[in-house]
Amino acid sequence: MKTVYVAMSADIIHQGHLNVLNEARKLGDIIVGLHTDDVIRGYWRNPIMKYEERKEVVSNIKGVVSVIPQDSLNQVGNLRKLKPDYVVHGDDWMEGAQKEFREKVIASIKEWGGELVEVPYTKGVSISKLDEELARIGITPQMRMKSLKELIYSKKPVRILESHNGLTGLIVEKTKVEKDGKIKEFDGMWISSLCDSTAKGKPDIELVDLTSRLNTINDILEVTTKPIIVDGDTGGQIEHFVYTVKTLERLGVSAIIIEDKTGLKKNSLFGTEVEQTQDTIEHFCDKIRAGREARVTADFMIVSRIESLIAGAGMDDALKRAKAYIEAGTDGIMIHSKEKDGKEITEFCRKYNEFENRVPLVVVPTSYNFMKEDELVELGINVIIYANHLIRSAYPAMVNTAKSILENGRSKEASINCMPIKEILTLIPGGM
Ligand code: SPV
Ligand code: MG
Repeated sequence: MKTVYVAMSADIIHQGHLNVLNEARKLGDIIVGLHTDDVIRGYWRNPIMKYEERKEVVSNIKGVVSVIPQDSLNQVGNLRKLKPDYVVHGDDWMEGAQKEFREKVIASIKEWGGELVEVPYTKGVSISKLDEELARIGITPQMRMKSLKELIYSKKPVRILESHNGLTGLIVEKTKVEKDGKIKEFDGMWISSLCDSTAKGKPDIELVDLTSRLNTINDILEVTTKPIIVDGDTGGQIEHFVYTVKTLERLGVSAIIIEDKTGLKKNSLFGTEVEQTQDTIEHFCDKIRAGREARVTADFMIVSRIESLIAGAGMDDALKRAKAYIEAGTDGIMIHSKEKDGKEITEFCRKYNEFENRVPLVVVPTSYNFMKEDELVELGINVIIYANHLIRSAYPAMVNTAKSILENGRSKEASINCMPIKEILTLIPGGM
């Protein structure tokens, strides 16, 4: 019997996979090179089913005699070992990012006279379409909540973008780009106190109360499935914080980040221009402990945000606080900085990485925005939050439109910057 090699991810099996495998079966015994979880994460996102689960499914498809790990998009390593008579693949890899892998396959199988068979792409089915369908069905609060922790412990970086209403939630949920052969998207939403307050025309001083913040969060929960991290400001009084934790956990929020400030909170990006008081280490640790005790499951994360670099208290204080907050049981540390050159963040990360009991590290690179994600990952950073960019880009666009209407006495001139009526009508499905 001849051997046939087929590489696939098979995260959600659809008729496209079966078409390829049916064609492969006609040629001989099928060996499936199943992409490892890391490969799937590398080109897109966390797999829905883990390797062993996918292996179980694929092993039971007619014609498949064995399933082996395919630990790269480049099949050549496995092909050289197996020297199959045939390699079968969908014909959708002739162009685009996968083209180079196709060429490598062709060159390598020549060495032993193997043949590449390409099966016409099955129209109307794609993994990203199925993915959208799954998002449409929705997600339970429990599953959404724990998805952040799973991401943090399996993927770097976890990429989070600010969202302050249902529409911006959808932007974070759905925006995708294809770059260097990978599908890039955001992993979840940040409910920024600054943006939530600004969208309501209010200052970022813990004035927008929990009920109002919960309304925003609920609007986003209703139309999205990705994990949500809530900016909890100072967390308020310990006696209040425990209720906030319980409420957010029950709703399916994945994490709250609280900052070690006390008194009237002002936005950190003011730095020392405004008066801000850091909490004592002891009191803030009590808050962390109370939050941990209040939650029902360890899937809900309580992340501690250190303001020492913002408040001018220095690197040693930041590191001392990180140690103390970890001892108190925090699930993650967020280090904040408003320095543009990124030097103090780099120094903090290097020293933080020497901790033996290090927990996931979160940053908000608003000021040091020249630093690329790869560089931040290199520094050991786990979660990157783009904390305010949707509202900051929307506001000037809206003001320009308002000015244009006033200046021209009509809306014609403004309309080049507006999306067509037809598009806004159909932007949200279900309106017809
Ligand atoms: C927010 O987005 O509200 C934050 C981050 O707390 S920052 O504005 O940088 O302080
Ligand atoms: Mg904030």
